[in-house]
Amino acid sequence: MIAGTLLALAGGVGGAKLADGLAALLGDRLGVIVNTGDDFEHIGLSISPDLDTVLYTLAGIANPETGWGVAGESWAFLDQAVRLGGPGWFRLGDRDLAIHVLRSERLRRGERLSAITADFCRRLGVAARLMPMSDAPVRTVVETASGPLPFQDYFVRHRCEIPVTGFVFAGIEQARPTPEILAALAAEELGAIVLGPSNPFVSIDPILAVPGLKQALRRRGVPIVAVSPIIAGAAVKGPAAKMMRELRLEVSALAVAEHYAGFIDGVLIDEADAALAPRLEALGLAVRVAPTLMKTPEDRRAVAGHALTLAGAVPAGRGSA
Ligand code: FO1
Repeated sequence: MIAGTLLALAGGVGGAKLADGLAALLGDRLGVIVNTGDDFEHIGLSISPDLDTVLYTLAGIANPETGWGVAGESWAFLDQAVRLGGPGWFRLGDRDLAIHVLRSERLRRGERLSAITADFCRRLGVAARLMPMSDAPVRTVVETASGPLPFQDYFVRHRCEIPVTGFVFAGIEQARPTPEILAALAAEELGAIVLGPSNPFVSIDPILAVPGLKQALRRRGVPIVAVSPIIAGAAVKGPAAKMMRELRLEVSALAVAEHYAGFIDGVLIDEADAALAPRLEALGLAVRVAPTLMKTPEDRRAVAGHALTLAGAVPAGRGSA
């Protein structure tokens, strides 16, 4: 376990579940830096899917079937929009619509995404601090053999079917770590940094690509541990395993750890991958083996506890720059 505060890095559903477990253990001692590379403009609205997934999950109102969107959703707006000739491929539910309309209006008036997000957290009773990775727009572009695709076109419209060759984070040069992130990093009580079981290429990498952020996280000198999104050669959710195959990487927790080499001090892997532990240790990493599937709220807390225990077990000095 760690004393003090903790910073987690998260994308969508997997990262949100771990953040929820961490929030149950740490409450307002948790800060979550969330990927905004999936953000896009759709029918005049500014959509931030990963921020909303983490927010709804921590607020206890996420749709349990999809992991994204709001529980108990209805679709009258979408049905009517489609009747009027609007696009139906990206499903905006009636309840979910409220956050997009209000965020878009506040952004138009010049408010920062960080401030809007903090306000939504407060209003939905979320004690943890959710922080977009940057207030400047960053848009993940998926490179494919058939040309570049905006992330949501790749993910939702094409259901991740088109093989990927690489990723570009458009706008990243103008992005900066936000004042909120810099303050969380500067906090004396910060005890560890945890990379959630999110997609390394399109959820965690955009965060680490914000100029100066990866160096600032590393230089902070606290243990950095990752929870593997790959269990027994498959991703729990989403296209991570498929992307790894297409990028000609081995689909394993080992390849995930190698992807983060030089940045992380430890890795939490699933029991199903226990045989990989010696090879991970040979990379100089602290390793913890535990059940990592998060089906229930108890699972989320248990996995969060294992991540904290792992961070606490990183030998002194490993977490220093
Ligand atoms: N994902 C889908 O697969 N289909 C959708 O229609 C869809 C709508 C949607 C609306 C709001 C929102 O916040 C998320 C939504 N997502 C949808 C999820 C989202 O595209 C992905 O979860 C992330 O971008 C990947 O982490």
